[in-house]
Amino acid sequence: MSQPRPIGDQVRTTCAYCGVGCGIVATRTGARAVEIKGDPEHPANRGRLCSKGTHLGETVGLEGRLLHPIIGKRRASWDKALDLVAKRFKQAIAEHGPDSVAFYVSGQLLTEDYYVANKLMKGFIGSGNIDTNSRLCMSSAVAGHVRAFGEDVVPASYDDLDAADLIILVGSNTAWCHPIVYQRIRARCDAGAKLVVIDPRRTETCEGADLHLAIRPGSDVALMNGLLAHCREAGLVDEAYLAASVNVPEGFWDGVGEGSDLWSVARTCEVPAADLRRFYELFAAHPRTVTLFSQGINQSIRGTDQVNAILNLHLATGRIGKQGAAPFSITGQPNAMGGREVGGLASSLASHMDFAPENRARVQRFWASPTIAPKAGLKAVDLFRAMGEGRIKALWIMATNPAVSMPDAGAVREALARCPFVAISDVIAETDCTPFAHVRLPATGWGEKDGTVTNSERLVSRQRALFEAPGEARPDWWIIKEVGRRMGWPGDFAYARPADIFREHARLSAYQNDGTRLFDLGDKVAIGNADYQTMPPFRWGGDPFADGRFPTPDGRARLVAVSQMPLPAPLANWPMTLNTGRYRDQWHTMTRTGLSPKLSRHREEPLVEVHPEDAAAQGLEDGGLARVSTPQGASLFRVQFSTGQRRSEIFTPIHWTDRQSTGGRTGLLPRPLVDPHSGQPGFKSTPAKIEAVAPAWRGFLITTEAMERPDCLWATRVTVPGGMLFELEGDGDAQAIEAKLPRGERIESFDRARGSHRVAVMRDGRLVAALFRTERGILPRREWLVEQLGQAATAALLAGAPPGAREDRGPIICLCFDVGLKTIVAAIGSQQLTTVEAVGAALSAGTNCGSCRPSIRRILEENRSAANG
Ligand SMILES: Nc1nc2c(c(=O)[nH]1)N[C@H]1C(S)=C(S)[C@@H](COP(=O)(O)OP(=O)(O)OC[C@H]3O[C@@H](n4cnc5c(=O)[nH]c(N)nc54)[C@H](O)[C@@H]3O)O[C@H]1N2
Ligand SMILES: Nc1nc2c(c(=O)[nH]1)N[C@H]1C(S)=C(S)[C@@H](COP(=O)(O)OP(=O)(O)OC[C@H]3O[C@@H](n4cnc5c(=O)[nH]c(N)nc54)[C@H](O)[C@@H]3O)O[C@H]1N2
Ligand code: SF4
Ligand SMILES: [Mo]
Repeated sequence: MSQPRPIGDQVRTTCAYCGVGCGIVATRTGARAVEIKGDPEHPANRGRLCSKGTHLGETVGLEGRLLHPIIGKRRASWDKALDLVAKRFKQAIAEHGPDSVAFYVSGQLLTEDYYVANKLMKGFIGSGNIDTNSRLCMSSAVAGHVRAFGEDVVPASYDDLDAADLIILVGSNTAWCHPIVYQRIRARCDAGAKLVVIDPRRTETCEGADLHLAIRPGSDVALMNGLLAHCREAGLVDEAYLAASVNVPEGFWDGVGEGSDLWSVARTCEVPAADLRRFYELFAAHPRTVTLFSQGINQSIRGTDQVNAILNLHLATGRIGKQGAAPFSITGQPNAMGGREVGGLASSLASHMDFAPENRARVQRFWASPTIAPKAGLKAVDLFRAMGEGRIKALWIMATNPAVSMPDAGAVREALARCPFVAISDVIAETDCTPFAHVRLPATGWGEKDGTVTNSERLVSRQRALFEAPGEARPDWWIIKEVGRRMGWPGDFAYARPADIFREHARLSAYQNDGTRLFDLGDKVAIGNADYQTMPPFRWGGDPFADGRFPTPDGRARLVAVSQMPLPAPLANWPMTLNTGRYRDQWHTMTRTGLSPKLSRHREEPLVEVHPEDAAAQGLEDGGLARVSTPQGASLFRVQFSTGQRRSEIFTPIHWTDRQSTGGRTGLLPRPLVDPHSGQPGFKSTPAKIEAVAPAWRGFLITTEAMERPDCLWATRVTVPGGMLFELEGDGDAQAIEAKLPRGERIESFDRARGSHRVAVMRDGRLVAALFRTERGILPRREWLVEQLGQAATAALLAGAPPGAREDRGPIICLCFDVGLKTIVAAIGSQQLTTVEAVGAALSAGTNCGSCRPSIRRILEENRSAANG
């Protein structure tokens, strides 16, 4: 199993988070402590890390970990827990057939884990019902690739970015979600390449771009078809390439031409015609184009068509299979790609093979399995719907949190409650899924597990263990194979180590392949255990399509006719459109990034971003609370005015859960509507409304001790150095909250005129907790009070920061050097700073991981316009 390293040893591994797949050199410095550095030799990042990677060390503690199996609410042995999972799955299969059971897995499993899960479900249980959270993430890109290329192959690598003259980012907040790729893009732009961003919001990714098209959401096909029609008129279509390598369906060009004149496109996309023309000109002038896309394209009920609109453009202009020219679907999770390789989606069988009879026979032969899934299984949204209808009798969730991340998460919770048996493998003890679990299985997490991941550019890298598995935690592959053995197939699940699985996976990829599938790890089938341990990163597929050949039966790619769907008019009761997405320093449901005090500082609460004019019309206050409702559900958010929002569109983050807050529950809001080809939900566009909420009092609570989230209208938990901070708002009194404060000597102060009440709890003269509330007054600075936690303190502390205490630096912009907004603004003014580099030279801000450089660029921009206007 995993090989923990002695203290002081350096281990090369990969980051736990996004699909950029950065290499890390980790040095173990203690029992659960590690020093993190970027790996200068790793091709994905060449030594750089973003804020999340840099602060991985803050998330490796054992706080909140699930450390032993649990049946119901009681600790159980591994034997009992595994036997129970095997028994309940066998029972359901015996009584209701193989399609009555399902696995719901994740792009955060390692390839080896994923392979074993897929083999167990499709080859031995005999159902296609294994789907993954990648359904919510990448499945439109997968479906688009298969339609155009015949196989799910991403025809790009990061090196293409270094060679491109034009980089187009469509529906991608790269600066926040793929920061190291973004830094590479910026470096290329500094060398003269042009950058175009296509996103309804003005995100930090747009700072310094040559052009930002704030298109109407869902109008991407009109835009891409418009550009393609323009290319045809301007003679930019590569007829020779089409003749040699691409099938063009009859009537294709007529479809593209329809409604594609400049004015019509500008009207549909709601962008100025002059900007559109500029986009066309940039495209015409720069053949070496990389179009990078992610969730703004994929997470739509027309996601697959949107993907194909982009692929059409690249195929028709021959901008593919050449250095610096490619469509580039960038992946989200660290191993989204590995999951696609093993066939972890319900819609594929295994190893880039679908359910065609010859593939089923081939895979069954390879596995020597008693059965093989006859057809594709239920895709995530259909799976949970079937569960709600009572058709799924046993479910196993691994490394994902569907009670938060599925659309219409309220209905998903009801479905989970209805499922007769739910097993969950997770690293964390309490997630929003926990209440539905009959069995909980403790998995090893990042830094404890060993195996491989594949990043966005088909680069396979090793994740390596640093620490011994804590408590009784076990690797996911081990847990799955133990269940497989107990279900009656001991010889087929006899793996002793990840390398055994990797070799089998490589063999299947090469099995009777004969060049029909580009995914082929044939040269790894005989890798020894020691070589697997030291295996350097490698890319499969080489430079795909460089020879103009595609993995289709006739060797040719296909243009796919796609047309813009009619865009719905706003509904009377739901006049707003809700868009959802990510924050720079949080990862999904915050089970890990939420542990880091530094990462918590970028955004401490879940905000709803609203255009100021919409806000005025709705009576919203900047910094106040608002309820966002959709037909599916409602949740509270803190209002932030933002001119980067288009009118009638609002944006909320996906990260906050019941564990962290009473509000910010974005998952409750989206519709469970999906793309017809991929089954991917349209998370980015939900009819909604927003209304102001005005609680009677505001306050906050700091504590050194673990505490349940206080029960009031608004309570958000933030990890701070030495403890927790809760931001609070409520109606009525706060007696219930006060009653739950840690025990100790209490000192209190009242100010009846302002309706303020302050309580500090001391033990042995040291501050262990404090609660500050007010109806009409102001609240003191959190930062100084947080610094007093655990320190010797007196009643004077109830007054807040004393004069002479460190000045208020404002929200922290640079996490690495702890530089706040106010400090940066002051330095810009007093030292006449005009560039990101100058701010770096003056304050160090932005000179380490670089994740805050887009923020600094924006601050410079705002202060420049403030100075001028
Ligand atoms: N910090 C951080 N990084 C992450 C993650 C994280 O949780 N936190 N998660 C990772 C994962 S799994 C994923 S999938 C990626 C996601 O990475 P991204 O796709 O970059 O992130 P999102 O914020 O989901 O959405 C991207 C943008 O799509 C825009 N958009 C919405 N509707 C439309 C539209 O109709 N057309 C166009 N063109 N754009 C639109 C949104 O306004 C948003 O800015 O990030 C990965 N990286
Ligand atoms: N509204 C809206 N919803 C969305 C999105 C959106 O943009 N808008 N984006 C969607 C996308 S793209 C994605 S990828 C999903 C992500 O959503 P989820 O997959 O639900 O989010 P995570 O928080 O990453 O869940 C991972 C879980 O696995 C656990 N875990 C971590 N490491 C391991 C491990 O090694 N083994 C095991 N067994 N468990 C582990 C973590 O503790 C956590 O509970 O959200 C989707 N939902
Ligand atoms: S860009 Fe950041 S989060 Fe993504 S892999 Fe690299 S260091 Fe990790
Ligand atoms: Mo994702």
